[in-house]
Amino acid sequence: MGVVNVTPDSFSDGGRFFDHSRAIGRGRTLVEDGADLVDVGGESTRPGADRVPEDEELRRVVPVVRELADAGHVVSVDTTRVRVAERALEAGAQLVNDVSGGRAEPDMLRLAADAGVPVVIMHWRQHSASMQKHTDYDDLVADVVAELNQQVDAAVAAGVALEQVVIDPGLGFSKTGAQNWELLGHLDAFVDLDLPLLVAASRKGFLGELLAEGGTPPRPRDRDDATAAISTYSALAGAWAVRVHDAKSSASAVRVAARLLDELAAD
Ligand code: PMM
Repeated sequence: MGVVNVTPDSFSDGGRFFDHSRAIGRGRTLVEDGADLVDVGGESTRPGADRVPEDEELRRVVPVVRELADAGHVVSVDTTRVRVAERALEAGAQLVNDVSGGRAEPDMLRLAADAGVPVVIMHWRQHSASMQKHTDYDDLVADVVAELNQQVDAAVAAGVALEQVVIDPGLGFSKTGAQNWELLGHLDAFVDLDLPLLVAASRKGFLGELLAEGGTPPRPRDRDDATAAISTYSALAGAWAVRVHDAKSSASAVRVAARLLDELAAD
C-alpha cells in the first residue's frame, strides 16, 4: 500500500504532494514502483495535528481518488469521516482505511457494510491532537488486541463481513517509541487473529529515534531503508500488507520475504 498524503503538514512528506496534480503523479509513481494499492488521505494524523474542516478534506481527497481510480488503480481512502469515505467510494475508492477503526464516527462501519468494501480497523484511542496523552496500558499487547477486537466486533455488528476486515496495530497512535517496538516484536498476537494484518511503520518517529543513535534523527524521507527492513520482517511474520511512502524499496523487500517463505515452506 503506497501513501499519497494530500496535506500541507504530514510529518513524512511535509506538503510535497499537496497540489492535486502532484498527488496524482505520486500515486502513479507508487504503482509503477510496485504498490498494489494507493492510500489517499487529506488530513494529517501526525502527533499534535489539529483537525482539518470536512469540506477541505473533501476538496483535497475526492479529485485525487477519482483520477487514480479512473486510471485503473486500486485506491483506498484514509479518513475517519463518513462523508469523506462516502464521496471517495463514489469517486472509485475500493477500500476504507479508517485510522480510528470506526471510533471517530461509528456510522463509518455501517457505510463500509452497505458499500460491501473492505475496511481497515486500526487500533486508535483519540484524535491526533491528544493521542500521545493516552499511552497507558496494563499489558500493552493484550490491551491493543482486546481494543482492536472490540472494534472488529462493532464492524461485524454493523454488518461488515468478517472477510472484509483488515486489522492494524496503529503504530505511533497512542504509543510511545518503545511501545511501537514491543508491538512489532509481538506481531504474532495480531497474525493469530486470522484477519489480514496491515503494518504501517513507514518513516515514523521511532525509526528516526533508532537511527539517530542519540544524535539528530534523519529526515523522514531518509528512513526508507529502515522502513524496508520492517517491511521484510512484517511480510515474514505473516502481514497482509505494509503501508509505505516509498514503494520501490518495500516492494523489493516483500519479494525477498516471499522468496524466503517459499524456501522455508519447502523444508
Ligand atoms: N498512519 C498514518 C496515516 N494513516 N493508516 C493506517 N492504517 N495505519 C497507520 O499506522 C497510519 C495510517 C500516519 O502517517 P503518514 O503521515 O505517514 O500518513
